[in-house]
Amino acid sequence: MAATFYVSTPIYYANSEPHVGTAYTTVAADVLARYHRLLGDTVFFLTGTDEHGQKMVKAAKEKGLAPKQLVDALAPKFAELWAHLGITYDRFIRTTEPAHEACVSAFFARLMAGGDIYKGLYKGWYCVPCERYVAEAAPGRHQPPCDMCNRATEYLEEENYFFRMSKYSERMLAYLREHPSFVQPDSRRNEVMNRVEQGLTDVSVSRAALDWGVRMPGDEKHVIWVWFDALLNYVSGIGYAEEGGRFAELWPADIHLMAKDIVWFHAVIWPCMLLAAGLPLPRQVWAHGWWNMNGEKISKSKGNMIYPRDITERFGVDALRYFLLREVPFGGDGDFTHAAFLARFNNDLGNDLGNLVSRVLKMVETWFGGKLPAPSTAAGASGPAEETLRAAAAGVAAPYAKALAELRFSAALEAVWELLRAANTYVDTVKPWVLNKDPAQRERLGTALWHLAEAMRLAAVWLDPFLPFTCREIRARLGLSPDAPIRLPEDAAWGRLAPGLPVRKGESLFPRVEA
Ligand code: ME8
Repeated sequence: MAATFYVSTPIYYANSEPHVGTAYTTVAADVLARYHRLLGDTVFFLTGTDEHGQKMVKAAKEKGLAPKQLVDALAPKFAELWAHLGITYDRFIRTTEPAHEACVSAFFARLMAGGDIYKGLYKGWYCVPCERYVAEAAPGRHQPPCDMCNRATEYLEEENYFFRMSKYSERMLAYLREHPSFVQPDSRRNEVMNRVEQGLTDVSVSRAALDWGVRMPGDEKHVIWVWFDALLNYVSGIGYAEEGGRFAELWPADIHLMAKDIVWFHAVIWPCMLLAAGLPLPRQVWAHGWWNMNGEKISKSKGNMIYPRDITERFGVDALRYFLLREVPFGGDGDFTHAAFLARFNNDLGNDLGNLVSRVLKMVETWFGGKLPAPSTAAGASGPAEETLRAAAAGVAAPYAKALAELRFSAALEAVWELLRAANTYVDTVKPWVLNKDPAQRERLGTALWHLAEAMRLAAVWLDPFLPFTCREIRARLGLSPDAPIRLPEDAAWGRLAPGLPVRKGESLFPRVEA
């Protein structure tokens, strides 16, 4: 049944260029968005950039720029890369947009009016890279490292405004208990539950010593804490409290995607802010793992970035999209290595998919003049081998849908690969090159090639959310209109490929790369 589907990525800090880590979440969100469009859902996919806070001020200073100049230079880098990677977001939000700032200010005022904001003294440590108060560390101790990222903190002693999050401890805990799928995967849910069971503390939500952010309503000396500001993008981005906004239609969000490092902000602080405002909570917060290099998280602060364009220039966009979602089960960590990438590229994409397409289409091109033959209904033209292939095709739908419902992207791809493997086995079993030598087998040969082409059409339906450029190309080579809208489940039904289509082999989809 058609529904609305609202998916978000984190809004990335606009202090340096996007890398494979940020591309990971964005590609995952894109696959979900594309998949839900195939299902006929009304999809809203939100991404953007987080542009306030001390971290931006610091990065701008280092470059000799004003914070606004820095973010104005970097936000487009994200949008450009997402266009290059085929990311079909519906809205790119920047937290320096006036509409977002107005939303933050109004939301803050609402919590103040509800008695959930009070003035206090913050004495303790602040981690600039994480933009968070390290309240857990005892104040006055000799500079503790951040308990999240392990980097150096700064001592702060200032008058701040606090959000009375402690008030929501019980409700938050009850919510987590009653909604087992609210935080996923379970390992993250357990961590969050354990912490919430110990009770929530109030959180400082303003900074007096900073002037790069949204001014606090009622006390202009303060700017609102950047995380409070950033989290609100999920509602400001759909026009919360705006004339003509889509908030009523789209909220609550279906999935907030992110990596595990920022799950606390999304699974606890954000829900408490929403509880305080009397708004429904998002349906799911899904925290995936980290891409590492030599066991260390890939991050701008470590300077061990891998830039997507360095990969896509050599291997193509779809190869990167595929690798990111195939190599490591979503939720776990993985090491980004050239060897692993090359193996996936040459074996999965090159052999299993690319060669299959080339082989089959070449046979149609050379033996049938590029005109797709019809499957014969004559006795003996279709037998157990065809039945096995058709069964493999019919077997994709259930595991694929279940896997994507659970964000097991790798398992969804594996379900399609079962079909590709079956098609490759089919080629080896029926040996079209042998059939081609015997004129009496012409109908059988035509039947075999039509079966293979139909299996490829189906693979290109299922793979469309993952490999949009390749699937478009496969459709074009099959003589289909590459941009005709696809619908699930209708287009996944066996037998829709019309005989007689003009087929062409084209260039190799994934030409082999040696080391
Ligand atoms: O945290 N592996 O922004 P950010 C996997 N502005 N994912 C990674 C990754 C890696 N090595 N590195 C980055 C912020 N990511 C805040 C968010 S939201 C209201 C505010 C991805 O630029 C992953 O999604 O540090 C992670 O959560 C996000 O980038 C952090 O991006």
